[in-house]
Parts: sequence; C-alpha cells; structure tokens
Amino acid sequence: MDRLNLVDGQWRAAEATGENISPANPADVVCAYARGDAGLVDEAVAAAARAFPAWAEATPQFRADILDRVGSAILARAAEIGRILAREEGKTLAEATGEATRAGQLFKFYAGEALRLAGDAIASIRDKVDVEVTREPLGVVGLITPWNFPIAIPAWKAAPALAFGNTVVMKPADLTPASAHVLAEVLAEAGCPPGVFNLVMGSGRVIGQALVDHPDVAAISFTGSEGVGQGIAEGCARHRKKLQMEMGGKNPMVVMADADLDVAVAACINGAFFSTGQRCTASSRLIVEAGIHDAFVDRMAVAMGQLTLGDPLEADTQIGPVVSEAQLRGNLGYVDLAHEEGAEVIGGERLDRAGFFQAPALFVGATNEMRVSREEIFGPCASVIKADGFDHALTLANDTEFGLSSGICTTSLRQAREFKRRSAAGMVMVNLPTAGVDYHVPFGGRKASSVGSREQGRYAAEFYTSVKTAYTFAG
Ligand code: UN1
Repeated sequence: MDRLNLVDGQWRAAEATGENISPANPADVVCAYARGDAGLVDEAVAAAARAFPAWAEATPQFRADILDRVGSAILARAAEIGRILAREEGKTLAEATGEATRAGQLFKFYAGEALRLAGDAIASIRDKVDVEVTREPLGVVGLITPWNFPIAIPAWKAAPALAFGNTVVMKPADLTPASAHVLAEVLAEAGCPPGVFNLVMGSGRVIGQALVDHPDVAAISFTGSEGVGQGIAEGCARHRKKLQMEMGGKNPMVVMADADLDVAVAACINGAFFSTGQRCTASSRLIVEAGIHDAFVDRMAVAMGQLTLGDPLEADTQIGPVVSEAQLRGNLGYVDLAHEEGAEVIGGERLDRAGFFQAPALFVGATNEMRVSREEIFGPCASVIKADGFDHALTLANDTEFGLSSGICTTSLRQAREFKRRSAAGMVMVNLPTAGVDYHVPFGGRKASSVGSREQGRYAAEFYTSVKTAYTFAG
C-alpha cells in the first residue's frame, strides 16, 4: 500500500511518488510513498493554524487522554512497528523494537506532562500587585526528523509539542517515511482532531525549506546533519522563528588504565558500532590511556571479529547494514582517508553481498588532529587515540567542535567525578556507552552539536512553550 500524507485529517496523495527500499536488500521495497510539495505544506500549515485555538484551549486531560492512547497503541504494535523500522532503516529487530517501545513510552510520559505543566506565582515588588508566570503553546510547530531514529525522534518531538497545546506539521526523513507514517496513523486513530498533527513527506530542500520559510510556523525543531542545520538556522533567523537543533557529534570515550577491561570493551563496541554507528551519540573517538592501550586494541579486535553482521530481521544479527549506498560510499572514503592519514585500519571493508554492509572499522594509532578524528562519519568507524594520563585524555576529549555526549571507563571515583565536571558535553556517561539514553531526562549538547534548549524530559517545555508574566492590581 502507498503511504500518503496526512493533512487536515485527510490522507492525501501527491504527484510524485518515492520508493522506500531496504538497505539490507535493495530489491525489498518497503513501501511507495507520496512526496508532497510546497503547496501541500501551505495546506498543512493552514490546517494546523485552524486547529490550534481549540487544541490549545482543550483541557490538559483531553490532550493527555489522546497521547496516552497513542502510547498504548504504539506499545501494543511495537513488534510490528519494529519490523517496519528494521526493514526501512536497517537497525536490528531488537534495536528497532526497543526504539518503537521508547516511542510509546515517550507518549505516555508526555501524557502525564500535559497535566503537570506548571508556572509560578510570585509577590510583586509593588503593593497589592500579584505576578503570575505561566506557559503557553507557541502555535504551529514544524518538526524535521532524521532517518536514524525514524520513530523515537518523531515521538520525542511530537509528544511534547502536542502535550503543551501546539499543533504540528512533521517532515520525516526521505529514507525512512514508513515509521513516521505509522505514527501519523496511530495519532489519527487515537482521536487526534483534524489538523492537529499533519505529516508531509518528501525532500528536505522542498518540504523542510517550505516549513522554515512559512510565516505561520512559529518554531522549528530539527535533528540532522550540521550542513542542513546551518541552512535551517539562517532561515529561522531571517523569519525570527524559535529554533531547536540537534546535530552532529564526535563523541569521546576515555578508557583509563584502571578501567575494568570487560566493561570498557563492551561499552566501546556498543557505543561505536551498534546501530551501525549511525547515532549522533556514537563513540567515534576512543581515547585510551597508554598503559592499557595495546591490551584494549587486542580485545577490541577480537570482539569486532565476533560480531554478527547481517540481515537485521534475523534474531542473532548484532549489526545491520549502513542506511544507503551514498552513506556507505562516504564511510569507505573515510576508511581510505584513515590509511592516507597514517592510521592502522582494522576492518572497515564492504561485505561481498547484496545490501550496504560494512565491517566495523577501528583506526588505530590515530591522532586527534586527523580528519577521521575531527569530522563526523556517522558510520561504524572509530579512531583509537593514545593518551598519557587523565589530564591529557580530558584535553583530547574536549578538543572537538562538537559537545553532545562523552564517556569515561574507570574504577576511580575521583577520575569519574572530575570527568563529569570538566567534560564539555551535554551528556556524560561513566562506565556506559556514550549512546543509548533514557527517554525521561534532558537530551542535548553543547558547541556545534546543539542549538536552543534541551529535548526530552520536563526540559522540553522550555522549547514548546512561551513564558508569559502577568501582573494584576487589586487595590
Ligand atoms: C540515543 O543514543 O539513545 O540522532 C539516542 C541521534 C540522537 C539520538 C540518540 N538524536 O543519534
């Protein structure tokens, strides 16, 4: 069945159709989908603007009930959604089902948050005057979501947007429209009024740009690449739109000589290679203290050799394909570059089979100055960089234009505490992979990784509401 756009409660075809293929097997067409145009964005924004007053004024209980039903429906369908997601994106069935579950949990969480949105009442500095600080929805928000978490990221943007009374036009990634489409179906079935949630699929240059340029879109939340983000930021500045962006990472994982090697290797294998390294939270710089360096590299090489690469739908697969031919070509280019820059490369070759499969790659003997250690690759590739001690490791960890997540493996409480305090990242992990976060706490970074306030947890209200300060004189 073709996947259609959802505008004002109607399923809408479009002149152009896209083909959604599985990266594990390009002959497997997951679905055809309707690619909208700027005119359809206009219609969707107009519908969202019409739906806004009633949705914003609905009781929080009304919104909470709908979000709770959406959460329940996603959880009930998690296995089915996981299959669609694994087929279109290529992550393993276990990861995909886990992601669908996370999406359901996010809707449940924000169903509760709809009821908990709070303000302040403060005494004025003037006699017989009261001051109230309240939060109000923004209006129509545009959500632009990436392919690597095709249902969790749409959920963690749409759920708080809707909970706090905004209406939504969402543009999912071109490579993975089917998972976002399931979300649109579930929202419609759960009784979300027409126009409150609209889905317009198609290219970023057309649909994303139309959202950024539309005068009736109050805010944009974007997750994706730095290059695209730069253009969105410029557009939002021109139109004075509120903006939240979550982009790249070059996340360091520090392995100290006193680390439990089993814990460190497990954290690095997971952080660098699971989800085929296609996470902005992936560990792409493994900064290893000299005393443990060689043992660490040996253990990593063994563990990499034991990973099962293959069809994401098979139960024992641990690493699926790269998302697309273009992404794979980019990754292989970085493997060549690692050789040219003088690193010793373990793994990294394309597998001789249909689909876009690449063996995990370790760039041993890398320096922090090499391009492979500075640019986000977004694939199963990690540099191993030797450090002389804690201070050197910390300096290397922070020496990057990004600042999303960071990690340290150590058994020293003092080093763990010091790292948490001095790491220039939005999220810090101790003895845990840099990727894989909880859904109910803030998510986001510093420097080139993030713009605007945090996503997820209670902090999401900062972005999806506007603060009003009211003064009342009753003399
Ligand atoms: C995670 O590590 O659990 O695009 C989530 C990304 C992030 C999400 C990572 N926004 O990879």
